[in-house]
Amino acid sequence: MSKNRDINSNTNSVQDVVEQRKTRITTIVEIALFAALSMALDYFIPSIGGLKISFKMLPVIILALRRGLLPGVLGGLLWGVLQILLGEATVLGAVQVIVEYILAFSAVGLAGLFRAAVQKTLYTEGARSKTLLYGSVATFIGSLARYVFHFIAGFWFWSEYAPEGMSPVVYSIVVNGKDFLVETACTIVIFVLLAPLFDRILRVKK
Ligand code: 218
Repeated sequence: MSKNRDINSNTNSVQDVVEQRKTRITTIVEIALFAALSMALDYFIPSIGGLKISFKMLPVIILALRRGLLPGVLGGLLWGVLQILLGEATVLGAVQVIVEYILAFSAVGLAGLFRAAVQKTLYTEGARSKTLLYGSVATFIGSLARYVFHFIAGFWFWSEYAPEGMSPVVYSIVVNGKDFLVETACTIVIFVLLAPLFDRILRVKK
């Protein structure tokens, strides 16, 4: 009897290890896939009245809501590195690039802090409004974390672009604050529009 139980628990643990490895490989593939998707969306950003209609952060946010904080941060990091390598980064210097592409885009992955909350709503009947709420909060936090770095870079590196007499800090708040609000709003709108697909794109097979 105890021998049987040992065999069973051994078999289970081997299965667990295989499952963990599968999940790990799938997560690595997803990191690459979602970072590439964010990168691709960056090329399709229409401008309406000088406002960029961008929801390029959404793939990395979805990755973070599927897989959590570390994969989200790694996806954001990979996206930042891709922008640098593919010549899509605005370069004023090495430190500025690190702040605005390595740190800022990694920070989008902080949306992963809400993974557990969002995943729970996906398995709860009638909790769709909560999925929308937690997902939107996650988007807000990931985007805010990213823009904190753009704001810092704004007065540190971009001050010479400020209009005469305007303090660099105010200039950075105005420029980055506007971009933050528009981009966050666009991302949340597209997230909400994807609601009918949540079970397919957010739910992770257990
Ligand atoms: C005041 C000011 N101007 C420009 C920038 C640069 N900036 C702002 C937002 C986002 C990005 C990354 C590309 O999406 C960059 C490079 C700034 N930080 N501050």
